[in-house]
Amino acid sequence: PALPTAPLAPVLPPTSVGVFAGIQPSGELHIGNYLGAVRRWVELQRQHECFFCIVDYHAITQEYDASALPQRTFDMAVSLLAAGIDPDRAVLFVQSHVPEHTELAWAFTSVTPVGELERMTQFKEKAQRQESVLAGLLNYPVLQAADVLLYKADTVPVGEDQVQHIELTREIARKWNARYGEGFFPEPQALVGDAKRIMGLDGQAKMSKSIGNTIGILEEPEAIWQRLRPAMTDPARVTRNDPGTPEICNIYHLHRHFSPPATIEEVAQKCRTAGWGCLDCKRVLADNVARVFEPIRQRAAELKAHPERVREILAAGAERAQVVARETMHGVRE
Ligand code: AQP
Repeated sequence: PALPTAPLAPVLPPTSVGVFAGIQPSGELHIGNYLGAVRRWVELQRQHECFFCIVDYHAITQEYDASALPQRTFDMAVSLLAAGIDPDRAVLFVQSHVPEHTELAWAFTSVTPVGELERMTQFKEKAQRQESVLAGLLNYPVLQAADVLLYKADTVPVGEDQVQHIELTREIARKWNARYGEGFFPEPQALVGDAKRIMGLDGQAKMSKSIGNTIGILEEPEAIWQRLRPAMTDPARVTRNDPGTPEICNIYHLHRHFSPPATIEEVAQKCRTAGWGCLDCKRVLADNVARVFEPIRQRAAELKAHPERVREILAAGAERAQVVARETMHGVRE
């Protein structure tokens, strides 16, 4: 298919409601993000009005390389477009290009109890990794609530890790409405799919850009193999001849997302009987992951060859998002 171009005219009515989803440009788009969220976004855009946002203001709440952020933001746009986000169907934009996000977040801090923010699981986990905990990390869910409610979205497709934040978004909407006017903001629902928590290659934590336990969706076949080789498997398989339990092995779970049904059966059987070693099993997985993402890799290469197109798409997306954002902020200021 032809490369996407920036849409010439807004295709959405200015007061649209529907879907909002965001992703941080804190690293490369990985298979956890893809299976848990982005794959679903591509489906949703076919039937719903969708706003997809690269949330760069969220990405600066953790340790990050400032000089690399513009490139990472661009790369995330390329990955999303290559994965199937269609600028003719959905609005794709960068959070900091629409300043109403941070403006609404500030207004929301006045209805958000600090105690609620402190009990967020993601805050507690990420705060452990910071020597001096940043206020931005604590306020992350307030900005996320602003992201969603600025577009009065009622559906937020996310992985399991974000469900708690969407519950807080609902609470913020309720508190706002109770104080300033019933029905102003909807109470959005999280939409969680079947791949809600993909584990990282370390087998210990969820797959996360900032932990580096990932497989990027644009990685070359050889790089995918090099990532998978040392990945954690069933610890009972100490030697090649020790049988294993596929259900407790992350590699088996990944096969369930990338391999055909007959292969998944074979993997389970060869694991239980030690017919395959873990490396054999990983080799098959590496080939299947590479095959699934082959068309996306090709499309990304085409997009990277035309960076101006990608920038146009993001600029047009910000313009379209801002039409809705301004209207909401007008109501908020009133
Ligand atoms: N391991 C995962 N399994 C399923 N879904 C996942 N998501 C993230 N990791 C997994 C979902 O991907 C969307 C975008 O995530 P994000 O970039 O907003 O932030 P995150 O959840 O914090 O993702 P990462 O990769 O762990 O980033 P870092 O390390 O920078 O914090 C969300 O819908 C998320 O649920």
